[in-house]
Amino acid sequence: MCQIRASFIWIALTVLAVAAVAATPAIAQFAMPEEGTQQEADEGEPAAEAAAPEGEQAPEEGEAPPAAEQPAEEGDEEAAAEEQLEPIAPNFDFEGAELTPHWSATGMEATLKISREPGAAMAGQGALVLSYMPAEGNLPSITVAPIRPEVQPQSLRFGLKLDEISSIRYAVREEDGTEYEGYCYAPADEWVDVRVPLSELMLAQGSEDENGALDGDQIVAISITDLCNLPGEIGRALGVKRGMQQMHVDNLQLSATPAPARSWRAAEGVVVDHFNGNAGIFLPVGAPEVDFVAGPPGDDTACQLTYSLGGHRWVGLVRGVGHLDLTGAGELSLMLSADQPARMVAVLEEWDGSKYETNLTLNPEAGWTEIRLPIEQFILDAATTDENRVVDLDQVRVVILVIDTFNASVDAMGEGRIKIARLMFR
Ligand SMILES: [Ca+2]
Ligand SMILES: [Ca+2]
Ligand SMILES: [Ca+2]
Repeated sequence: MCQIRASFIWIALTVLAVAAVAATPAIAQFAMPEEGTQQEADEGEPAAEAAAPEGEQAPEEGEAPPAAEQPAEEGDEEAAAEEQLEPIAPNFDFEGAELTPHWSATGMEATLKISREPGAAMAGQGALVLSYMPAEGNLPSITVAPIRPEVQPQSLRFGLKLDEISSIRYAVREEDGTEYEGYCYAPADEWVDVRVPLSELMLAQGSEDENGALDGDQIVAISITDLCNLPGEIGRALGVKRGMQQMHVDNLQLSATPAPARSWRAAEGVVVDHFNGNAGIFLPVGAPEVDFVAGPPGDDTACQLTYSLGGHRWVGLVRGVGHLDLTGAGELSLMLSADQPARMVAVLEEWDGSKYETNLTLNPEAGWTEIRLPIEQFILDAATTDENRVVDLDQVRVVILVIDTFNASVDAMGEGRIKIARLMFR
């Protein structure tokens, strides 16, 4: 039973990126999901619904569907409209009175405007506000296109504030339709200043690139998506929202200034994340409270995840590694500290959805502990298939670390805590 429940999450995470792509009509024509083993493996699974095209949504009680909810086949029209617009420089502070037609939105009852209400902005007076009604499988997103960087951009930056804890996907699109993406965490009702080197965005699932690298000067579109209310298990894992929501965005830009690197090649291996930013560049699973706290000796910071009894069973994070060259690594390693005894599942997921996992037990008495997980210790999740039944490090797209909270202890307040630092491949 435990094994089956776990599998739903793993499968669903794979289709997540595909669902997000399908929700953006202008992108859908370029980034169709691949007809591969994953599609077949998903057949009959509830999670497979996440990949259903947006066009299948039934209109709500007699309401005229908002302009933002166009079926996928109108993507051509949107692309044509996009072509007629003069590209604008990707540097938006939202201090002007009105949005240009370069902006579009998806989502149920989605409206997009500039707000100048007191406190609405991260900087200056104005910010972009997307209002939407969360609805299953109907992803709220904003897109700006076409854009044309004036200088060779090095980083993507934006301020983000949502009403609730959120799982966010951001993406940029090259001229030929190739999409690169990243994930981040947004706390409730608090601005996060996201700064990501373009080199740390990874190829979106279902996308192909002739040169295998994101060309900053070819970026024609930027999008930000709230991954709320996805169908099935993945929806519960990434967050279900109710009632009208707002996503505030400010200071969105492709910048010629580099952003601090979170990943790099060190002497001892490839660093994935030191969790040293003010924004978590990962997807939270199971709506944990995320804090950045003091790290183990030798590390300034760590990421602390707090889970509560009675919440979602699997709590943790999904960290993209698809941008890294992991060739030659023999182990996944991380620094871990747990306040309560718990079982953690570590998963390596390949581009085709193959998932390899291993379990470890967290002992609170051990304090900060270096965990080293040999790659050969990861075994294929029986619910997924892989053409060669071997972890191919050059195909690993994400690392998933989750606690089984149904079998974890909690404190007197009904909460449990883990800290993660220095996630690496060695
Ligand atoms: Ca502003
Ligand atoms: Ca490229
Ligand atoms: Ca493989």
